[in-house]
Amino acid sequence: MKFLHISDTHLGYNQYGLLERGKDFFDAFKQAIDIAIENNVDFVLHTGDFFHTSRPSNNTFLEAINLVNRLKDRNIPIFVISGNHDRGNQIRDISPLKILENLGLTVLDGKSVEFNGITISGVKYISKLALRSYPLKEILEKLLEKAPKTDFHILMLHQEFNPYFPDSNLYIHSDIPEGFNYIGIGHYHIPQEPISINDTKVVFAGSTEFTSYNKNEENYPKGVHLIDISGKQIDYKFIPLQTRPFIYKTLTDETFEEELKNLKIELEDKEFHKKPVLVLKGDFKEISQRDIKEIINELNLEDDTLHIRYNFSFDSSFVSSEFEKIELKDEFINSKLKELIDDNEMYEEVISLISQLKTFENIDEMKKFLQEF
Ligand SMILES: [Mn+2]
Repeated sequence: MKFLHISDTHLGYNQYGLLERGKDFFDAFKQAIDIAIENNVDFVLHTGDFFHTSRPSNNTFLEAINLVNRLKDRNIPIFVISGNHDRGNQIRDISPLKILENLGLTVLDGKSVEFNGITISGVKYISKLALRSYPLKEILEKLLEKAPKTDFHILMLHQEFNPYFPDSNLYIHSDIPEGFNYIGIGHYHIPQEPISINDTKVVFAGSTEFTSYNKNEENYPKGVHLIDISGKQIDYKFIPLQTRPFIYKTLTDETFEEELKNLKIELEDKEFHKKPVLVLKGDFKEISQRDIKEIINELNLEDDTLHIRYNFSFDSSFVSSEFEKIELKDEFINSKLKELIDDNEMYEEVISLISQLKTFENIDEMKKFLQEF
């Protein structure tokens, strides 16, 4: 029996407020579905954040339904759990995934099913706060008790595990009881080599596209995991996806002009299947964002890229005290926001949104951007 494990597709995420980026996320999902069909898998596992929000747009639903239907036409079911992005508020509303249940998708939020002689169980994302009153281990022990007894048991989770989330108190070795043969985990966006604990395989699947910037992510391709459990051992293969290229460059005070000129040559020389997103980084002491933008405009770098993202920090000590006050105010606002927004990914998004809002010249421009965001 073969299955494809995918995760964190974040459908409906128009990153940087760009519809093109929204299409990229669907493209990646489509590739995953093609791989499932080509490899004749028996089913697909999706470990959460199927949608980017718990309120996907009609358009997002329609496109998702069309893709899920391609699997349904071939009798390939999808087993999925809700992630932190799409679990919905359980009091006011249900997970949007429930709407896809009639299309061959099964939501396993706290449930187990038997499928072709194996057991598949899942637990939706549980917040840190909720885990304080209901430890994960207890939840999983109860799930194990009630689950159909078969020779192979798959568990799906969408949680923050240490060491990938260094602040987390969850550990795969101590917080998951014995009794599962394959543990698929979503939430961490960088795919990992499988971990073996006795005979259990643990796979941190990673996302199918790039979401918020993580410096550890620069050198990892996005992909899906093909698992064959027909033999005595679990066969594992990582299949990379062809996602939009991201180019990362670190600039310096002294040589930023030259670096940008070289970058221009590199961008013109290379053939890309899609226009790349350029991520510029740097800690500057002597120059300002304006200096860099001037060169970027001169070189017309915008023409060679889909989007340019600035991850800069500037030393405020060389500018006037007035400017310094603004920098301090920023730091204060950021720390307050951090307290307010528990989810790190969401926090990064809000910070990036604020920094983008600062670049607008007038309120109409800003309103237009927010509508598309
Ligand atoms: Mn995610």
